[in-house]
Amino acid sequence: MKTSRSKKLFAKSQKLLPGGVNSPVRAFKSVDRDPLFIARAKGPSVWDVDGNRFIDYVGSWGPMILGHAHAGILRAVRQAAEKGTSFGAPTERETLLAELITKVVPSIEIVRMVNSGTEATMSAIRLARAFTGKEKIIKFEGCYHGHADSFLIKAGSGALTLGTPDSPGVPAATASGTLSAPFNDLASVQQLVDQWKGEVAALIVEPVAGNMGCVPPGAGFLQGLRDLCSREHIVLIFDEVMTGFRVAPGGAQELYSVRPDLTTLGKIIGGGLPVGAYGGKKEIMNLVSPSGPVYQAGTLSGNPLAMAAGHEMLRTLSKSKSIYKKLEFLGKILEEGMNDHLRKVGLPYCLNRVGSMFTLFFTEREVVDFGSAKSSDTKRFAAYFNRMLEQGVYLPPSQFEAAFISAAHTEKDLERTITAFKKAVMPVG
Ligand code: HOZ
Repeated sequence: MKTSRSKKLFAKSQKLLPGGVNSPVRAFKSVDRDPLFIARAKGPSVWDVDGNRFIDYVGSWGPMILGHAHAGILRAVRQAAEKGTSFGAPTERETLLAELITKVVPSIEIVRMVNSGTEATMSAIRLARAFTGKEKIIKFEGCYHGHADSFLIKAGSGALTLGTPDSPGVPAATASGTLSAPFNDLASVQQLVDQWKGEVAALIVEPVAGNMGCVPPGAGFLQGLRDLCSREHIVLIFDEVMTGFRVAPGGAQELYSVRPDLTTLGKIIGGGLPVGAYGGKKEIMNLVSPSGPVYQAGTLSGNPLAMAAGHEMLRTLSKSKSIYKKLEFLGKILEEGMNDHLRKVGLPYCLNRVGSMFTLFFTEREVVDFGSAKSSDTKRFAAYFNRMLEQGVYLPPSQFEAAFISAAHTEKDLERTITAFKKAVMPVG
C-alpha cells in the first residue's frame, strides 16, 4: 500500500500539532504505524490522500450511522450555511432538534445543546452536584466521558490506549472527588456508596461501554444502578454520546429499558458536525442558567450548521426505523463470519457486539470490565489491525475503542471484510 503522501503530511503536522494530531488515538501509536491522512469519504468508504480506499468501521468514532457524506445531511448543511454560519442567538432549528430528541428519548424532558461530549458530561456533573448539594461522583474503570478533569481517573479510550488513564495535570483535589468502580460490578458500587454515605452526587456510566472496546452491561446491572441511585438520592447519568441513536433509536436506555435522570449525547445528534447535549428531568434541568443558577454557556452552542445536520440526521433515523433492523442484520453477519473463522483458528478471543458496535479482544477471558479488557493481547490486536488495513479495511486503531457499522455498509462490504479477516487472523506458529 502506497502511503508516501500521508507520510509527508505527518512529517509536517508533527512539527505543528502535538504528536501531529488533534486527538490522540488517531495518531495510530498503539498499532505501530503512521496515521493515514484522509482525503474524502462517501457511504461506507474512506479514501486516504494516497488514493487508497477502505471500508470504514471508524465512522468518525460513531456519528456516521448513515454513512459518510449522506446526501440529505449535505443538503441541510449547505442550505443552512447559505443563511449564515453562526449567530449566537436562538434559532428555530435548535427547538426542532430538541423536539426530536425529547420525542425519541422520553427521559429527556429538557435539553441543552453544547459543542462536544466532553462539554455535555462536565456540565451534567456540575448540575447533579448543584441538584443534590453533594460533591462526589462515581464513574466506572475504563469508561471515558471526555477529557474534563473529573473524568480522567481510570479513563478509557485514548487515555487507556496511551497508558495515561490517570492524566498528569488533574488537581489531586479534583481527582479525590471521583470514585471509581469496576464496570458490571454492582456490589462494588454499593460498597462505595456505603463508604461515602450521603456524599455521592452522581453516578455516570456508558450504558454500553465503548471506550474500553465494546463491553455490554450484564443482566440487571443498569437496573441495579437505577435502583441504587433512586434509594440514595444520586443522579444517574447515562453517557450516551456513543450509544444514543446508535444501539436503538432511543439509545441504550431504550434497549435495556432503564431510565436515567440525565443523559449526555453527542456524535450522531450532530450528523458529523461538532455537537453535544445534556438533558433529562425538568426538575433538574430547570436549574441550568438562565432558568436557574447553574452556569453553563457557549458562543457556538446550538450552532446553525450543527443543528441542521443533527436535525436532518434524526429526522432520517426516526422516519425509517428499519435502519436499526438493518444494522442488527449487518452486525450479525459480521459477527457470525468472524466467529466461524475464529473457531477454526483456535485462538483465544472474545467478540463483543451490541447492534452495530463491536470489538474483538484477543483474550481467554470474557470481557466484562476494564481488567478483562486489559487482558487482551494488544500486540496481536495491532497485527490484526495492520493486516486488515493492508487489505482495505479501516478499523479503530486501538484495542480500546468500538468499531461501528453504518447503514450505508452493504452485505458485499461485509463479505469483503470477512474475506480480509480470514487472511488477517491466523493461527499462531
Ligand atoms: N476518543 C475518541 C474516541 N473514543 C476520539 C478519538 C480520536 O478522534 O482520535
